[in-house]
Formats: sequence, structure tokens, C-alpha cells
Amino acid sequence: MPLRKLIYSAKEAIQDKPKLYARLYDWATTNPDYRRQKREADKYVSKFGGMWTDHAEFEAKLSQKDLSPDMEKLARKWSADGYVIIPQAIDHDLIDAYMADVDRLARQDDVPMLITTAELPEPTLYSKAKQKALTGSRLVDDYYFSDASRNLLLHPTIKSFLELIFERPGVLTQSLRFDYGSQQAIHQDTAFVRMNAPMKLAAVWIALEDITPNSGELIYLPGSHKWEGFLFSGEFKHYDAARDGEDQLAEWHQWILDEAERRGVKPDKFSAKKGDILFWHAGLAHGGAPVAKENQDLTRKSLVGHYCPEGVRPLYHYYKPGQRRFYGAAGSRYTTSYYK
Ligand SMILES: O=C(O)CCC(=O)C(=O)O
Repeated sequence: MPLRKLIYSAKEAIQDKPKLYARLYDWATTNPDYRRQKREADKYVSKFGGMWTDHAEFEAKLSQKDLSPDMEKLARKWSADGYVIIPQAIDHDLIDAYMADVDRLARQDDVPMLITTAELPEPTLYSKAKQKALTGSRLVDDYYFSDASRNLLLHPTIKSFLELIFERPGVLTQSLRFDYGSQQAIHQDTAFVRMNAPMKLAAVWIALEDITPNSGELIYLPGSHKWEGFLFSGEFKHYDAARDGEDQLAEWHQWILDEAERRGVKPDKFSAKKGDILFWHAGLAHGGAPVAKENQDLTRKSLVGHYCPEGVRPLYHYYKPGQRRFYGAAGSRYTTSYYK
């Protein structure tokens, strides 16, 4: 039996026993970094650990680092609010080169770039027209084909911030290119962007154009990276449709909204200019603002990258063993769940 089938059969056999599942899952996906964090579980808000910026001794750790005043400010903001914005981090020329490269690649028959959306059971071949027609659709992992995409997603400013928070180089594990607002409900990435150390995850949102008001801006709940309390099937940070069911997903979305109300936190909007970037923490609740009918034609061009530190792996390396491969570029590594 192929390895992938075997993994799925084993998963199916135990998915109605969450405690056993959690134990076997921990064993199958273990890594030393995560084990260390779990040993210090009482030092983090989350029992799943976190980055050094989430540690109870953050201030002491910060004082031991020889950071520039700018980096220190970013670390403090990240620790407190779970996001940071760096205006004009990316040259417009690099963005223009990227947009042109994706258009060029889309015209090549031998470049099977894919888009995904919640409405489609499987990813489908990318075209601009499909991206427009399918609400919330995103071109995935174009960095696999495009040097210009890697120039953005592995930009020196992005790499140095990731190294600050991870204390190790970041590994690019997924990208999403949107031309229109995602309109995705507010969520925490720990549910869907699954790593074998759930809290060792960060994302960047790169504005590819000046973002028009009401085009479905990125929205986020400051400080929500510290909100804990909901676990799928009572055990997990990540969501699994077969194991947890749709009802739990709806409950979790509602839990985030209820927490926001209880704590009096209102969503902020990223009113970005082309070249601005926003990093968010694994636990930061965020989503795409709804777009009114009369604004559906407004573009909202953005590129999202998701990263883990070296030493951590995305979960798809386990459930799609054929994708368990890292590639190198500009002193950084990347991996993809979609292409070979
Ligand atoms: O860009 C957006 O609207 C949301 C993107 C997002 O939620 C994600 O990449 O996790």
C-alpha cells in the first residue's frame, strides 16, 4: 500500500478517539524544538509553546539580545500585539517584475500554476479569468516557478524579521496571491496552516498595489495571538475536517468573535500602500473584510507568505510524503505542497 494511503487509513481508524490520535500525532510529527517548548509549557500562554517573544521572560530575553533600536521596537510590538507593519519594505520595481513574471508564466503551457478556493474540492489550473470568477480564489505557491516571486517572499527585510522572531532562518512553506479580496472569515492560521510546532509560524502580507478602501482589506484583531481556550476535538490547535466536523469549525469562528466582544477588541484594517508589508503571528486572528456588491470589481492585489523556522516542518510533509522536500534559493529554503 502506498505510504500516503497507509497514513490516511491509520488516521481514519483513530480519528474518533482524539486522545489516542493526539498521542500518536505527537509521536509521528515530533521535533526536538517542539519538545523543548512543551517542557516549558507553563512559560507560554499556549500549551503548544510559541516563539521567544511569547515566553514569560520576554523582557529578560530581549535584554540579552544585541538588537538595533528599530529591531527592538519591532520585537516589542510583535510580542504585545502579534503583528508588525513595515511601510515601504519592498521596492516597487520588484513588485512590477513579479506581476509581469506571473503573467508570462500563465501563458506557458508547461507551467501548471494552480488556484484554490473553498468552493473547489481540488486546486485547478490558474487563469486570470478564473481568479476573477471564483470568490476568494488564490494562486498558490507561485514561488515554485517564479524567481521574481521568491525575490519578494524571501526579500532581505522579510528574512531578517523572520530570523528575529524565530532565532533561526525562516522556511517558506506556502504562498497565496490574491487579485481580489479573500473575504475569508476571521481565523487563526494555527487551524489551517499546520506545522509540527503549531505556534512556530508567521505570515507576511505584501501589498502589490495601493489598496483601495472597501476592496476587502486585510483585517485583524490586535493581541488575539494570546487568546487561548478553543481546541478542536478538545485536543488540537489545527482543524481536520474529517476528524472535527464542520460544526466545530463554525463554533471556533464564533468563539473568536465572542472573545473579541468580551475583551472589547475591534478589528483594525491594513490600509496599505504598494510595497508595505504586515507580518502576523501564528495566533493572530485575521481575515478579509467583506466586499459590497457594488465593489466586487475592485482589485486588492496582495501576496501572502507563510513560514516556519528551520527545524520545523509543515504538516503536509507527513500527510503528503511525496512533498517532503526543501529547495534552496538565495540562502533560504522553501517547500511546497502542490508541485513536484
Ligand atoms: O488576505 C486576506 O484577505 C486574508 C489572507 C489570509 O487569511 C491568510 O493567508 O491566512
